[in-house]
Amino acid sequence: MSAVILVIGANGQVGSVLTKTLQDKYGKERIIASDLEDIGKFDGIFEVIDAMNIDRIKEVVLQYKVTQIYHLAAILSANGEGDPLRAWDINIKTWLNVLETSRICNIERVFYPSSIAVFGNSAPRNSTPNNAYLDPETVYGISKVDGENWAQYYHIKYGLDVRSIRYPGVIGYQSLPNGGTTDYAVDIFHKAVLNEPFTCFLNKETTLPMIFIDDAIRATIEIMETPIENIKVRTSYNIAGISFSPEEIAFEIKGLYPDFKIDYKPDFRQDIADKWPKSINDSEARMDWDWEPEYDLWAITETMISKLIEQYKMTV
Ligand code: AKB
Repeated sequence: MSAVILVIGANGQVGSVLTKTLQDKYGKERIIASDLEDIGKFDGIFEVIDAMNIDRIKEVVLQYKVTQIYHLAAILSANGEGDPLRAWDINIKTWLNVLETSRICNIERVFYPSSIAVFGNSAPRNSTPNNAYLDPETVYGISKVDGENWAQYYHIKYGLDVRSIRYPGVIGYQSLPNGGTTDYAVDIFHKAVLNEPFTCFLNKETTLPMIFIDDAIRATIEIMETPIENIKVRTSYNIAGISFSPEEIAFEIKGLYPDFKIDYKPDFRQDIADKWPKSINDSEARMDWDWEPEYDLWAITETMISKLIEQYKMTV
């Protein structure tokens, strides 16, 4: 039987590109995009779902005979610190609602997005291994550790096939991220293309793990398509793209925009970034499901700039 896929959080940075990719791959009639409101992003099926409401998730699952769920809704690291209890409530309750719905409705496969934010001071900063000690200091990071463990719990206790990856900062041109610590690496390209100066909220040598959107989406679909016996990690898999600092990305941009100006005004997000890995060891993902990134920093820079030029031309 062909999959019928529900994407929760389809309006977001990853959700929107994932939904369109799944539509192209499986056909529009098999993909149900959902979010808190319909902002007209998709040509295809859209259902308004507040994932805090388990009855609404179940209703949509039963209506469309959904077989797979991708749960992308979450409050990210920087925004989470503004109202930690609300972030906790949303990140955990929506995930438990998805897990419970999946258990009750016999969903075949579920995707959970974790993050490099699960790591804290006790993990090695360089080439951070999959099984490093997890002591995150943001509420987002704590909720992701918790979410990973709930994923594993549902797998062990109920046999639910939950699969998860730890996203680095995702860089894409299609939509803006919202409230993350790695968001500067998207904003910087918009400023460059608009010929505007950029003030970075991290200091110039803050190296963080990042990944291009095409690699992130490919990883997401690849892990979901891997034969079940190959999935050995039931918490979450590290995946690496490319690591760089604001200074390094600015250098690449200046290759195309020699007059590009950047200055640095670190704010509270610097403290968050300082506790995160600089680079990720993704050998488990490479071994178990042949993960391999394609985009290096130069390929990301060239693609971001050419796509944004196209987009801004279209809207001017
Ligand atoms: C964030 O910065 O909060 C996210 C993430 C790394 O999960 N982009």
